[in-house]
Amino acid sequence: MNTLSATLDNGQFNLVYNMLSLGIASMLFTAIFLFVARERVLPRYRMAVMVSALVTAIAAYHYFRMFDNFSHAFAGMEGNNPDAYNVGYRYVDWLLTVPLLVLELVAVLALAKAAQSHILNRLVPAAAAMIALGYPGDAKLDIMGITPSVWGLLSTIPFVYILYVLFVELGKSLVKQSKAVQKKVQLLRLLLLATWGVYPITFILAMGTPPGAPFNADEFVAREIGYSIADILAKCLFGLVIFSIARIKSAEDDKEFAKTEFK
Ligand code: RET
Repeated sequence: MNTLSATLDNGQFNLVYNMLSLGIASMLFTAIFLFVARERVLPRYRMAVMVSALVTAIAAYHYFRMFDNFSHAFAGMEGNNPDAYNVGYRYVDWLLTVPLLVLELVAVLALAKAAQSHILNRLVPAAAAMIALGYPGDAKLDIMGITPSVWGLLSTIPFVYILYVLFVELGKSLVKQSKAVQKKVQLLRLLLLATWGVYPITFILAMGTPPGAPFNADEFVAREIGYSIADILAKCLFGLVIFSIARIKSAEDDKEFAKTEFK
């Protein structure tokens, strides 16, 4: 029997350690940047930028927690204890940030109140269901013998619904926007599809281990790297594109602003 199977080798340890560290840096400094730069858009778009800053700030906190938890679970004085690593931090982070990301998108478009609540009333419960159903699969909880793959499948139902609402329903309100904004929003939706798609793929890479099975280092590393890269793109890059949409719209709405900010 391989006695080292319950741990990571040095290379794997460093990979996850550095990735979580990159996560902290990206989230923390994007949050600070967006917060400081919020005055560079008109007041009506400021909420979208503030929410983007909030998302990355919440994530920065959770990356600090994950980093600390990881360092203790794999290099603690008591030796390695993979069971002490808690994937729940990611899920709590998502539970808070996914609805806020959707709010960011809706806020920057400055849609009519009715259209906003129409979209949010559908997306927020769907996002909560997607995350709640995915958690037992990732945490390898033994609930009524349901396997991780079945949890993943259940979670995919609200996921597909979210994509449908974002692409089809939101698409309808896009026609009212200018060409430049439409182009940026297309980019944003592509970014959303490409990055949100990484989460279920990562889940699949790590779902081979059933509840109670011995620790699988390769799956653990794939999961942490996959989720971290997806998080950095889905929160930081997404937030920065939201900021740039807010600036384009500010310049379109107010010629004085356009003159001072864009020359
Ligand atoms: C899970 C479980 C397996 C099936 C699916 C999932 C989707 C997760 C997603 C998470 C998105 C998180 C974001 C966080 C950024 O702040 C839960 C992994 C479909 C799409 C965007």
